Amino acid sequence: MRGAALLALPLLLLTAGCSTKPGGSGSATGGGSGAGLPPLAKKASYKVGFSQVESNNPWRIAETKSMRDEAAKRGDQIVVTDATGSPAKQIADVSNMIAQRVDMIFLAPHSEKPLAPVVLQAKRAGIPVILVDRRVDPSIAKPGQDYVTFIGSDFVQQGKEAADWLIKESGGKAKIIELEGNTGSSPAIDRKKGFDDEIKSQPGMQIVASQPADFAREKGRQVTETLLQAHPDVTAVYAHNDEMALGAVVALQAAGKQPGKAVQVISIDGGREALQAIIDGKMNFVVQSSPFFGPVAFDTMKQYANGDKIPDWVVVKDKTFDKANAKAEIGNAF
Ligand code: GYE
Repeated sequence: MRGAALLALPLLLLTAGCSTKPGGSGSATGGGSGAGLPPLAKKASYKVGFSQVESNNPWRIAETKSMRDEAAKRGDQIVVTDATGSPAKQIADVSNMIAQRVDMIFLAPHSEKPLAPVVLQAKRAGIPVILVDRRVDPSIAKPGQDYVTFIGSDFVQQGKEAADWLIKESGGKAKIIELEGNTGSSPAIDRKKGFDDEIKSQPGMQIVASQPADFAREKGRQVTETLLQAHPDVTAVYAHNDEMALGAVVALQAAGKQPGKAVQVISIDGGREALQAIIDGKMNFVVQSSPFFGPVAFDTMKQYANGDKIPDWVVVKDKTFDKANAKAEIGNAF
């Protein structure tokens, strides 16, 4: 092992020297190909931090499990914190990880602006950060410069795919309620943009109301219940995640409307309950957003320690689910 590590050293220096970015910080002690990014030493095992935003739904629980399982598989130690949906707590959680001197911080940021400064704080403390599942504001902190990379889905594309399905299935005629995720979070911003821009091209389709329901099921139910009173003629609900869609299904049923039939229900995530709702005919279409970040997150950390050039965005590819494949796919869902 020791021999292999020594042999790898000249290669590492060579890779760092080849960095396309000026001021590459690769050093004899570890990787780090971006300008001024803190290096990460090559070690047999690491102590990493994973700052989770909340744990109130199956998506978040699957993500945390994926990170823990991967750490265990590799013999790395992982410190997991849960910000319980509070940006202030999440900032404190990351500050604690910095004080503990973890080797690497994996951060799933609540929202784009509030969590950006703590990324800079970690950089100043010499601890590299990888963003998983959500971004921070790029005007405050930049990939390849202030943090290593963002690993996650293309949220604009997810919104666009949801709109394209509805355009096709409704024949270009719909009155839509949109349930938004947490205000200021990158999936809420981008899933709205991707969907709304596509719907704008359709003269027969209108988004009659678009409101935040915080990615949460009960809030999704409440917001839908209220919006249905003002807009009883809706024909579709587009929710930025499964949880809010499942809440909308309950509200639609309570209002005597048939979800999946009279009102088409579309969401993003692809959890077991949403796929079951498709099988049961209560939901129609779901764009996947994978929560299984463990393997790709730890692989990226290893590549970074090796001095490999990491792209600014490690794109997670997603599938779509409808009644044609929900049965076959449900076994793989979280
Ligand atoms: O869709 C949702 C979660 O950030 C991609 O946040 C993630 C989203 C996911 O709470 O269910």
